[in-house]
Amino acid sequence: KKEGWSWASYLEEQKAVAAPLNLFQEYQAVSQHRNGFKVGMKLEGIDPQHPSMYFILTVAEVCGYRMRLHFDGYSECHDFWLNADSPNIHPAGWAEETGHTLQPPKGYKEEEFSWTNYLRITKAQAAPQHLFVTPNNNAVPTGFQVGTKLEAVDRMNPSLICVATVTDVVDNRFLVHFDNWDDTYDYWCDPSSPYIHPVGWCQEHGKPLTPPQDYPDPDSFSWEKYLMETRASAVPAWAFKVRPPHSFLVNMKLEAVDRRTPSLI
Ligand code: MLZ
Repeated sequence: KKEGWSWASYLEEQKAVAAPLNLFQEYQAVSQHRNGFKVGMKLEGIDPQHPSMYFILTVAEVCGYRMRLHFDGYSECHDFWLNADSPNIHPAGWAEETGHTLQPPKGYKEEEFSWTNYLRITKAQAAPQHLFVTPNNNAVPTGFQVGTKLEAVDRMNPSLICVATVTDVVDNRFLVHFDNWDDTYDYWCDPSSPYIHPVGWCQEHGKPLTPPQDYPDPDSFSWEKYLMETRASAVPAWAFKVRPPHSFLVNMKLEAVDRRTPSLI
């Protein structure tokens, strides 16, 4: 008969060993470590489905180093999980300080939202500043300025390299946006990302470049012409931090995990 579940008896029964503590990062091993966020605290953060937008969020659940965040005024079905040290979240007031547009809770007009009033009305606490990771200002990327253009892999359609623009810069990261597409394709990255290349990279490597959506005469896209039309400049090539080259060659065979069926190699 079952005596109640315990790790000790379970490991014995399964003839298994527990993963040793030294394989984990400290924050993974110690529950609650450095996660001072409490249910009900409010903050500002990036919408994972729309990485260009910042919303008012409330901590809905805390589990070890992770937490579930809720969009104020929206359905719970949009809630999402992230780690306490995520760079995607900021303290109340951050958007205003840094000149970012903050989407107010559903039902509020942008101009009628103020944190002071909102915290009073909701009787809630703003998550204190010290709970957020302090960005390393030595790593601020140079060369990736808002409005500059580059070639970037569309991570939802990874066979495509497309015309893209830097549309936001925060701390050591910048936002890659695909020209004339909606922001659901956007992603945040840093200068060493393998998904981004300087203007001219596709041509140099004999790969097709996907022009902006609905670009007239897409087959004759030229960067020179496009940069003139958009009065934009290219991210300078020196700004890209190339990772040490890999030694894979086209047609080499290997074994790989099928990430949609992760039990299969
Ligand atoms: N078949 C897809 C391609 C989208 C490519 C976007 N690249 C930024 C579509 O048309 O939706």
